Amino acid sequence: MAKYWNPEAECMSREQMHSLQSERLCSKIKEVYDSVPYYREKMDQAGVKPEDIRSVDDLHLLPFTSKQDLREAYPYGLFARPNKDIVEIHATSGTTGKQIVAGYTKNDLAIWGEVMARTLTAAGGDENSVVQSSYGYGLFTGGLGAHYGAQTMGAMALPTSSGNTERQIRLMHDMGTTILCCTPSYALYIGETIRDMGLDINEFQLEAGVFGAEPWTVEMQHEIERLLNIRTVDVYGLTEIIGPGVAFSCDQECGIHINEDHFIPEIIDPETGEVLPDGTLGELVFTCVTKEGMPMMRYRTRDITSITHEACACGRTLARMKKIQGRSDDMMIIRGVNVFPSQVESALLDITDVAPHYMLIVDREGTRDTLEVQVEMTEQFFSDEVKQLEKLEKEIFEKLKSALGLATKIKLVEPKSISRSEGKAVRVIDKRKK
Ligand code: DLL
Repeated sequence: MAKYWNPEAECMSREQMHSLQSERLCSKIKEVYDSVPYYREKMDQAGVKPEDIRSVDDLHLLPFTSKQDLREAYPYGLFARPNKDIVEIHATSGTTGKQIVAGYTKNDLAIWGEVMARTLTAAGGDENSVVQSSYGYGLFTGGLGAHYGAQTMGAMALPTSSGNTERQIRLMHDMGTTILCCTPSYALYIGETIRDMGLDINEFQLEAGVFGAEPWTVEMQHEIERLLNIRTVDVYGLTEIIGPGVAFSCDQECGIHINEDHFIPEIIDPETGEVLPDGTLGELVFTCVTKEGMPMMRYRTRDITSITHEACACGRTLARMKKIQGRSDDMMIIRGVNVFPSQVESALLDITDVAPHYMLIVDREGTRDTLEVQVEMTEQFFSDEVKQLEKLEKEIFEKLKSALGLATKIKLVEPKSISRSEGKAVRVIDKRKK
């Protein structure tokens, strides 16, 4: 079993990476300036010419691209290749406003397969693996991303897509799935359903999980590892950049390696746009230097994290980012206090008698914002003993108060009463936005 899929790319020296990125960046910027009028106009407005970009150190001179740009240029305005070269389209779910679409050339699909093969190899995969892709197939990038990675690695792809959980589990058992790919919340649901079906996880061949597409805390990661008796890799990505495989975690649990020979990361101050130094929390920005179909220039992801360029004990030299704390749009402001759902999740999972299922309800009483935290009790704890329930409620209240600096309303709910997710979980209902 190989430790790396592509040791040359994953373990090169920082100097080599700098010159590779610089070379790729300079030629990509020239190419998009010539082929994408939208970018040319933006660069002209900012007073930057392709010749001004002489190395990756000049990246900050380029203008940002945002979701809004993608919406304005919908559907083909940011494509850098004619439609005859585009072989596949993906799109975001587009719950608000226009969808965001991304186009891939044949070579882009090869890059995607490559970065996902790196991810699956980090999970312990090889050509003997059976990779079950339980992310949704279709316009969403999850299903096909894991699929292409498995096939690039030479493994067997099992394209179950999401949903029909009991059938998934039977196939997982009968086909001898070794790596499961899905959202962390679906992994939790699958684990719970295995238990409910009276099956023993140790009778499965499952060794690892490649989970992502939504924020999940370290505490949740450990919970899922225990439940399914596997090791897990956190896979990060977004449709605009390529889908899953932009970054992946290793066995050192010390961050998520960015495939920066393809996607150059920066962290910026979301208010001022200023580039922030390593270790500082801010908004993640990516520039694609190898993509052909829709190479994004300084794309603002809205995801909040920090990065480091220090080498990792796993041997990879690829820059690492911390687990995503959340999207800037997910941040709730409650009575002036900034709260990310991930802060609630890590506090809750530290408490023994609650299950890893919760829902946050934000509302307003008069002029006062309220945050209700609904949390499921474990089956073992579930009892009508009022005294015990009150004690648990108080414990959660205190824990959250110290984690968030905010008094919340705790509502303990019965096991299985919070709806389960087969894709990206919805954990916040903000009634103020009605
Ligand atoms: O969620 C791509 C993907 C599929 C990633 C499968 C991993 C696995 P979008 O639907 O465009 O693409 O959503 C992208 O999801 O900006 C983050 O806010 C969030 N996200 C993705 N991966 C992670 C992760 C796919 N590992 C948005 N941790 C991103 C936290 C994640 N958030």
